[in-house]
Amino acid sequence: MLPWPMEHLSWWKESAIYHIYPRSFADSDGDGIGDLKGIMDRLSYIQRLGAKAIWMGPVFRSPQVDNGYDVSDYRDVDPLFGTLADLEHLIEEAHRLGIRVLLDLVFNHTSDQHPWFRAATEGSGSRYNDYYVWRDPAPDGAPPNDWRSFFSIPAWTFHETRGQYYLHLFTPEQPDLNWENPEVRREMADIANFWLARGADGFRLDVINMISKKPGLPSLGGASPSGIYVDGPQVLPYIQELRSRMVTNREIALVGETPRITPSAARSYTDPRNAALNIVLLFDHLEVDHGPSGRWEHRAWTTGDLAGVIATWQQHLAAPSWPSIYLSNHDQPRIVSRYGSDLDYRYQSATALATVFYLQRGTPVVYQGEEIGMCNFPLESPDQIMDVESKNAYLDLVESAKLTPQEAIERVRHEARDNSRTPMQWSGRHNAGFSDASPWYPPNPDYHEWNVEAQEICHEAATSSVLCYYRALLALRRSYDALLQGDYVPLAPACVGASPGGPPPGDDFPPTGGTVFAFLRRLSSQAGTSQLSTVCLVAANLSDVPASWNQPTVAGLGGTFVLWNYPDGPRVRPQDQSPARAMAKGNPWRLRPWECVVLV
Ligand code: TEU
Repeated sequence: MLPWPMEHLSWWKESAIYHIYPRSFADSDGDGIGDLKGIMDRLSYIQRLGAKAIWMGPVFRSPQVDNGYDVSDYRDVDPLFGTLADLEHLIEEAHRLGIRVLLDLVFNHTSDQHPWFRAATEGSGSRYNDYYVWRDPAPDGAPPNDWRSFFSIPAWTFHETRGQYYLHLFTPEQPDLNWENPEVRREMADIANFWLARGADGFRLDVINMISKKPGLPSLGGASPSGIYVDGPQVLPYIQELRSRMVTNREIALVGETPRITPSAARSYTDPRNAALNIVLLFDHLEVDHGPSGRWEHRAWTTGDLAGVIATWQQHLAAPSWPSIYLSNHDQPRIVSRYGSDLDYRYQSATALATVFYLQRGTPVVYQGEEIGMCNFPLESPDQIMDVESKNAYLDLVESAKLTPQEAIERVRHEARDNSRTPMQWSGRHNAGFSDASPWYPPNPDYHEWNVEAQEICHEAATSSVLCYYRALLALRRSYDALLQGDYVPLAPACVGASPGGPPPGDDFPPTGGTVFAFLRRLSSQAGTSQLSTVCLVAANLSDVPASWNQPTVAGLGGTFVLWNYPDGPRVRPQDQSPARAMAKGNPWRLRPWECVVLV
C-alpha cells in the first residue's frame, strides 16, 4: 500500500452530485410539471442530504420530443420550467447555500426546430447548411450507410426539400450536429460561456463521446460503433478545444455522459494532463442484466458479475483518472427494483446498494428519489409508456420481433425510462406533494408510504429510513480521506464457502455462492515520522438469503463499525460484537439478507 499523496481535493471529487430531473422534481406553478422555482424551494432538502452540487436535466427551450434533450434555443429557458431570470436566481440561491450547479448541455444534436436546422432545410445557400450531417442517398435511394439510432429506428431520415438524408443517432427530431465544422464548434463554446457568465459551475455533456464521426461514415456491418460514431477520432481534441475556450475564474467541472465508452477512452478523457473532462458517466455496471440483444432483453446476473465490472472500472480509472458512481438516472429503471428487493427488503436493499456503490472511489451521483427508496412504476399497458425510447422499443418488439403486446410490455416494463421519471414523492398527500394539479405522469401509487416526509425522522438513527441512512452515508464518506482518496481493493465476491470446520450444523447462515460484495479502501498518510494508515472495509450481502463470508484479509486488525443498515447493529458474529473477535481469521461473518456494514 503506497503512501498516497494527500492532495487538496477538488470540489467535484469531494462532493456528491444530486441529479435532478426538473420535469418531475417539484411543481410550483400548478401546471403538473416540475419547474425551476420548485427546485429552488427544495434546495435546503438537497443541502441536508449532504450533496454540495446539483446536475439539472435540460431546461432550455425544446419541443419536448425527448423531454428536453432536443434543444431549440440553448440561451433561453423553456416556459414549462420558468424564465431565464428564474434560472439565474436558482443559481444564486444554490451558491448561497454552498451548492454548485451543473447544467446539462446537449451538444451532439439540436432539435429539428432549432433555427439552424430550419434554415439548413429551407434551401441551399444558408450558412447553416453544413451545421448538420447531410448525405446523398445511395444509388438505389437507400440511406448512406447501415447505422441504427439508439432508439430502435434507422439513424437517417430523408428530407424532401433538400433531397438528402440527415443523420440522427436518436430521434428524427434530434439531428446530429456536424462537429467537423469549426463554426459549429465555435457556437457550442459560445453557448457554454453564456452559462458560465451566469454562474454555472460546469456542465454534464450529453453523449459527448459521439460528437466525432469517422470520416466516410463507414457502415458497421454488425460491428461495434466504437471508433465510428462512439469515441470517434476527434472526440478528445474537440473536447479539449471546447474546454480551452471556456472563460471562467472558478474551478468548473465537465462531466461527460459517455455510453459504450472504452476504458482507454475513459482514461484519456479524464486524465488531468489532457485538460478535457473531469468525470465520465459509465454504463457497464448498469448492463449486467442486459441480454444478448441489449437493454430490452433481461439476463439473470450475479453479484460476481456486478462486482467484477466495478473492480474492472475501478482499476481502469485508478489515479490519476477519476470515475463517477451512480445507481440510476432518468434513463434507467429504479435501482431498488432493478438490483434490489423492492418487495421484501426495500429499505435494506436500497441502503446496501448505496453503501457498496457510494463508498467506492469516485464521485457519487445520486438520482432524485433513490434516497427515499423510490421503485419502478407498475407499468401494465403500452399506453402508460410516454418515453420515446421505451415506446419505440415496444413497437419494435411487436412489429419486428413479432412479440405479442403482452410479451413486449413484459420485456419493456422493467427497463422503461418512465420508471424513473414519475413525480418525486415529497409526502403522502395529494399527488405525493409534487403538484396541486394532476402531474404530467401519475405518481407511483406507493407514495402514501414511501415519501420524504415519512422518512424525515433522522433524529432517531441512520437506520430509521432510507433517507436518514443516505444522509449518514454521504457524511461518512466525507469524514474519511480513505473513502475520498483511498485506493480500491476488491474482496468480493469473497471466496465464500464453508469456513474451516464450517458453521455449526443447523446454522441458518449457510455458505452461499458469492452474494457478498466487499472491498477495502486504504490510504496511508505521513504524520511526522509516523505513517498513518486507514483501512475501511465495506461489505454487503446482496441477496434475500443470509450469507456466511470468510473475510480473508483484515484478521486481527480490529477496528470500529462505523455504519450498518440493520437497526439492531452489526451481528456479523453471533456471540459477541467486539470487532476484534469478529475480525479473527477463519471466523466467518454472518450477513443477514441485504445487510451491510462498514468497518474502519
Ligand atoms: O442518453 C444517452 C443514451 O445513450 C441513452 O439513450 C441511454 O444510454 C439509453 O437510454 C440506455 O438505453 C442521453 C440522455 O441522458 C437521454 O435522456 C437522451 O434521450 C439521449 O442522450 C439523447 O439526447
